[in-house]
Amino acid sequence: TSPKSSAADMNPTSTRHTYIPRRAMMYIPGDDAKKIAKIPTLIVDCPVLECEDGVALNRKEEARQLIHKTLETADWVKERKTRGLDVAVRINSFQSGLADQDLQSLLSAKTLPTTLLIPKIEGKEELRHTAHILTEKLAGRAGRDPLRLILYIESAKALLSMRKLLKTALKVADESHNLLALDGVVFGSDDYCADIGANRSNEAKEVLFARQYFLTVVKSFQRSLQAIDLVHIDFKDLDDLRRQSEEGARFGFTGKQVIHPAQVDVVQQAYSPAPDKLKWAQEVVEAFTRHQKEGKGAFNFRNAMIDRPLLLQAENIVAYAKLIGQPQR
Ligand code: 1VU
Repeated sequence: TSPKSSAADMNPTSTRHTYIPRRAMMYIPGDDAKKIAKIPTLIVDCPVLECEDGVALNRKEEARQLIHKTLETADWVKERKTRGLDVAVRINSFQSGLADQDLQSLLSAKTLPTTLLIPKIEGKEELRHTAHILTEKLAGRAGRDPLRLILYIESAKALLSMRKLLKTALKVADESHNLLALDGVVFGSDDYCADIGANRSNEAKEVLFARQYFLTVVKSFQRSLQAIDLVHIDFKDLDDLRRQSEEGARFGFTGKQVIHPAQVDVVQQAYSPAPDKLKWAQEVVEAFTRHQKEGKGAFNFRNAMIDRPLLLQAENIVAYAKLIGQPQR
């Protein structure tokens, strides 16, 4: 859960749009019909039909066509959309010269994805250009749910400009008259490592500062912006995935990118408060109210001190559990 955002900030009634949990954000190469056919068998918060790095350069057109067809015809797409679950597509970056064609194909589908993922954001102009294309194409959809956007920060330059980039993204979403909504930001760890000349390790010390800076900027907006953590590419090592996911959740990330079905459950569990933690949080909230009435700001709760900052953390846990639909006691 997120210690930096307040419980009120995570309350769905305090935001304009419903909160879609994205504990695991799973990539499925958009040109791979066999892998796409697996999606309805997976219990995953956010399946991402992938057009970018998971698809070879000479297969981009196949991916566009298959994603278009999947959106229009797959039963799982209809079902997920009816149930308010996510259906996401990641397009290519604008610098690649492929994004306009991706959008052309995607936005001409009768059913649109719930969420559009835009990688390698570097400048404000790119955001304005994207918003312009999207709002033109979506003009006929006024009054419907907005298209949710998730942006990727994947270079040193983007990380250092992140606050300005997010301000612009929130502004263009606000100006779109509810056609667009900014739902979150992803830390693109592997491109970031390539950009700074680092070698990626499972321990991820080389991106520790970047992850924490990224998170601080996202949380500084005091909205329900989601912060999605790095990929664990060593997909057979589920123990290390668990360790890294629990660490990300403790840092305040709201979810993690995954690449393989075996990773989904581990990640979604790590990003759900453990039942004993949730029980602790609920009891802290109750005990705090009681002690306030007795005029005690700080008190002993199971041999640990509880005061207001701890109350806020407990409230975050309770609010987050509600957002992700975790059963309450
Ligand atoms: O048992 P079956 O043969 O029926 O199915 C295989 C396999 O097809 C399936 N599977 C998947 N299904 C849906 N989505 C997936 N992403 C996915 N991955 C695997 O699961 C069964 C077991 O698979 P496996 O263990 O034999 O694994 P493979 O060798 O088939 O595939 C491994 C890779 C890593 C290639 C595969 O998981 C994959 O393509 N993942 C997504 C890659 C991707 O999109 N990368 C870009 C985003 S990540 C990024 O940019 C940051 C680095």
